[in-house]
Amino acid sequence: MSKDRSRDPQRPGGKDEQLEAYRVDDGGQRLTTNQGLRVTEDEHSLKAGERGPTLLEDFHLREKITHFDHERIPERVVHARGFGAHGYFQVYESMAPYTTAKFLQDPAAKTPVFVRFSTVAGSRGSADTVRDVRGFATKFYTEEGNYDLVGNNMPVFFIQDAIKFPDLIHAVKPEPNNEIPQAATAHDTFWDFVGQNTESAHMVMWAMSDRSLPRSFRMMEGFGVHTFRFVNAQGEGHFVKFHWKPTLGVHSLVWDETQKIAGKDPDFNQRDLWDAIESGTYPEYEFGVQMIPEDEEFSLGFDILDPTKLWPEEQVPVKIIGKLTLDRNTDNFFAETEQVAFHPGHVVPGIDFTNDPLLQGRLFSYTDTQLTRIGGPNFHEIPINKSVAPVHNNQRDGMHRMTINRGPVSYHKNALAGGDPSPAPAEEGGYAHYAEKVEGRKVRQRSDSFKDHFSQATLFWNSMSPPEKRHIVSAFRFELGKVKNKDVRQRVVDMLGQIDGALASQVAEGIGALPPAHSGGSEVTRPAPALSMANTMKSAKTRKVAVLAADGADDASLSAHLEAWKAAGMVPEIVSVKLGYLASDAEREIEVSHTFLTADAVLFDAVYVVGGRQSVDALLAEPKAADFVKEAFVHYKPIGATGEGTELLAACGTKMPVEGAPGVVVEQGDAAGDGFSGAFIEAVAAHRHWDRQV
Ligand code: HDE
Repeated sequence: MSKDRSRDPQRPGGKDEQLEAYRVDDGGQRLTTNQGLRVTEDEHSLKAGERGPTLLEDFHLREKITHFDHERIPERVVHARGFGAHGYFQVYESMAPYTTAKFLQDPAAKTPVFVRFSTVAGSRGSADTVRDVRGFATKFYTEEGNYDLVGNNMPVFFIQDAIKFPDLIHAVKPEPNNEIPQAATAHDTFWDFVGQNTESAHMVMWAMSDRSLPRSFRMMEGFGVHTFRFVNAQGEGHFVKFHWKPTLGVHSLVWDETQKIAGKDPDFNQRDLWDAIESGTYPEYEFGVQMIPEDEEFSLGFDILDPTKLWPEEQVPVKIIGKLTLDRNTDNFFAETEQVAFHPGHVVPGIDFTNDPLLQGRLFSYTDTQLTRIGGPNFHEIPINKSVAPVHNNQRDGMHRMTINRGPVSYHKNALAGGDPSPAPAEEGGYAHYAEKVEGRKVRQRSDSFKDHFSQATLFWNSMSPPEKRHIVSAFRFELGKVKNKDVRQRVVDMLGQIDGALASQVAEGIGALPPAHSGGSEVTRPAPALSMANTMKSAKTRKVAVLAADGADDASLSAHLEAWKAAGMVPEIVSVKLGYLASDAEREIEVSHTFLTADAVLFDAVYVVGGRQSVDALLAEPKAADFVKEAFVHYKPIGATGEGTELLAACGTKMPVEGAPGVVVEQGDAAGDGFSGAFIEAVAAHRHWDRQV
């Protein structure tokens, strides 16, 4: 159960107080029907005789089963699998020069938020660690109404116009004749779509990079993707791109690991977020904006309305303006995470749209989809969606209406109710649309300025570190290797040729295709370092370390290192041959968290093998212990060993030269010394040691 932080007076008021009215605890209560009738019995249906037929009269049975029959609602057509948490947002400095948005004015004010992270393609029950884009949707409960920033963990998108979205999603989802494959782009229809729609080239590079395998929701960036508008009190506009930057940096898993985790712990990312919040290490993301004054719309050399383009941070710096903290898990997954309804069209004064043709179509889709998913037009009344700003209008009735509107008047304009509710002028917080001048012929066309599909894909490729490039090539080889149609494979290779000839040739070689007919652009684009995860923040904080130990483990080492690592924010957990307690060589009882059956190296960030003769002998006798180390090794994870613990590294075999490899920290002698602890923390902070030969 989530800790009851909702009553914490430090938490921002409005939303939590509002939710409190709906929370129900059953402790000490009697069981009732939905009509409040107390029930004497809940295990036997009403029958004519003990062995006789069940009676239709049994209202309790009927109600219980009917409700159960309707417990599910349709899953989201995209982003079906998601995980939500509550928190708050605080701005660092007033953004008044750029926007009137009230929640971006006062650094002392905390705005409550609800965030839902998601995968895109898989069904609700699919695994967390599939190769996919991640959704990062934030609902700010502001005093001026709800503001939803419905973004992804990649800054660009597959298509330029919303009219192509159903086609993209039909191509990416399981193929309709056999509903295969689940939660994967590695099939013919997706790559056929890409080959036929080269505007996807840039996004496909992101999707094949490690960005689509996040280690944690806490370690991925978020992007608003589209160009939005800030509008200040003088009515002046700035084009703006939104960013979330995790304070722990951006880190990923490796492909082989993600596939194993999908079996060992399909809820890996969800569990990680839940556990972090429960343990009080609250995930944090800084909020950043890139801004361009209205009159510099054409200054970047590409069209800023094109959602397949990012604004290189080296060209337009990201100004960090605030921080999001997630500090409370949900009380009820369905009521909160499943029923939350986001919409990029939920804006507040000071934030406006642009003519990005992808954004424009989204503005229609999100309310429309809730009508089916949540079953009617009153989803805004569901507690998680309800605005903290009061709602007054003449909309009435519909499925599941909660509000009891009084009086005979439900129209505007009226005299009978004194003209209320009355529209608010802008000075009183009424939303004033940015008065953009628009002129043009009615055409089904795209501007020529959207025709460059490759230069930023090349920029992305050129900005990758060597290991990132290797991973991208492998990802393409894997995905296209699963494609059965050879023409589709070849077409994608030819498309990659337009991004970079070497990339295309390497991919072609792995999938039995021909090198690309033409190759384009690599020399023209200088790298943009901010795109590479190699340049991200490095920290050992919240990293999980598997401590392999058994009875007789070296007490001095355990005491010294585990304390130092906890102080550095790491999370060491004992993995042993059996559950319960182990006795250290100083006869201290130490609780075991996992066994070699319940845990696996893929579920940890690092491994440490502690010394102690008896302990290490027990580990050497358990084949899964050496396998654990080997698995961590091939996934480039930090490995530490002290005293006799180093023998387990040697037991990995000569084909796996663990000792002496990068990121492997050992100490044979004074095992409890500070030197080892610190060196291991550094190795953990580096996350992965790509220069290791595996
Ligand atoms: Fe979405 N998208 N989308 N999308 N999207 C939905 O809305 C849609 C797009 C994003 O956690 C749906 O309530 C269209 C871009 C997130 O509940 C649906 C187009 C971006 C979420 C929908 C796009 C997103 C959704 C499905 C092209 C990144 C999950 C259920 C014009 C900026 C929100 C729902 C949550 C969900 C439509 C493109 C992000 C069908 C038509 C670009 C994070 O309305």
